Amino acid sequence: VLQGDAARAALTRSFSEIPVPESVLDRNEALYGERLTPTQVAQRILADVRERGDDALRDWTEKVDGFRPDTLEVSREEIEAATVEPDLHDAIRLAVDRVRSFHERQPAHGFLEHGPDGALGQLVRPLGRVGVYVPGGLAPLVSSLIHTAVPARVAGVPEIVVTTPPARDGAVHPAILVAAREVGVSRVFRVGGAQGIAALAYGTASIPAVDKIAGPGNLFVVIAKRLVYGQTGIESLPGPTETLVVADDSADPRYVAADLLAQAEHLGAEPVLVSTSKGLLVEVQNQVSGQLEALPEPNRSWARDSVLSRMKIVLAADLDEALDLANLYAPEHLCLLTRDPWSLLGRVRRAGGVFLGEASMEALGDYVAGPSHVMPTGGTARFMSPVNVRDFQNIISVVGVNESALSRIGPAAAVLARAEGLEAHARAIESRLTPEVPGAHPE
Ligand code: HSO
Ligand code: ZN
Repeated sequence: VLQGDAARAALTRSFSEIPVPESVLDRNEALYGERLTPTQVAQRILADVRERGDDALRDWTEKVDGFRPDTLEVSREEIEAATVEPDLHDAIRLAVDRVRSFHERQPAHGFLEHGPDGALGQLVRPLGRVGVYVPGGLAPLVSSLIHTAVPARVAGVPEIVVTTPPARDGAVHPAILVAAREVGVSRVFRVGGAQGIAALAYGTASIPAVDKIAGPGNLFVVIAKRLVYGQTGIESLPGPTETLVVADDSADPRYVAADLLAQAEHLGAEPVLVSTSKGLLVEVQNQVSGQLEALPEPNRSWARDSVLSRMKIVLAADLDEALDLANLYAPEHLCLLTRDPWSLLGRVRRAGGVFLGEASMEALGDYVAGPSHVMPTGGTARFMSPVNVRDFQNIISVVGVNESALSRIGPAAAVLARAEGLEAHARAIESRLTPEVPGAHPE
């Protein structure tokens, strides 16, 4: 149990390279005959896709996913024909509806003000084409598709393309196809990993280049996104997930443990508990052990790894200190399980999302609460926000001042231009202010 300065130190983020597990190096050795780092692998893949396009995508998909896709695109018919159990289909619809209506409430309009000086404003325009990466692998994250593509739709993006790794038989999970249909995704491609990011960034004969890539992914995906940034927009570089629970003596230890374990079952997750009650800390630890043992495999192993390797337990002097520590850590998820969580909201400064009270568990937010579950990880909540409508729009500044404004503000601009040594700038401004334009031919 950490306290005081030790707690502050444990919750202070320090810059760290993305850790590369030995298992990844082992796998790379088996695949490539050398212990290549993921960055080296991603660089090879990006260069190859840039050079050879679709053929490179087929080769890398075969190598990484064990399936050679003839056609990279999932056909319209296949998407239309996909079915899932009725209760899952209803749940997908409910999630889409709630995520949509939440984001429709986000003010996302520009302004254009006409006044005595003319007009100034900001036009807001949707991006033209957005790529959503949907992780396949261990779990087909159908909710991640919904939680990125829906805000893009609400922003007005006309074309959304999805890339996702195929299963060994080449299939894309039907729940992903059903969700794509419900959301209004334009096209789906069976290609994942760094090669999927390369395709979205550079474009190939089959896959169109996009203006921005959104959605979470594994280590290779995140590294590839970092490498293509600038060629295309990157919404974020999401790392392993993390949740910080603030609980006082009124919290039910069963729920606190359940919420910590829900996060812990994500690979690499970091669960953090900050409590003002020593008794609660002890009870939660007991609950975590008991509930962990009751989980089925492989979830138990995933959760156990997070609990044993990364879980942090902190005893805070009072709720003020608890909130200070939470703001210092800037968690992706901040869960408030206290007597009066609403009284703490005003003190929340840095977090991806805040979840208030027993009925608002983070796992609900992962699916149907409304806000996008793609939230800033790794302390990036200091400067980043959850996926939202603004991520899928750009702003165009509008300058339409008139002559009377120019005569007032123009001379200052010319002075600044000369201070920068930019004489042609100054003259462009003065050409409208004085009858003399050096070197101008008479009209
Ligand atoms: N909690 C994860 C998102 C997720 N959970 C997707 C379930 N499916 C990262 O915030
Ligand atoms: Zn989750």
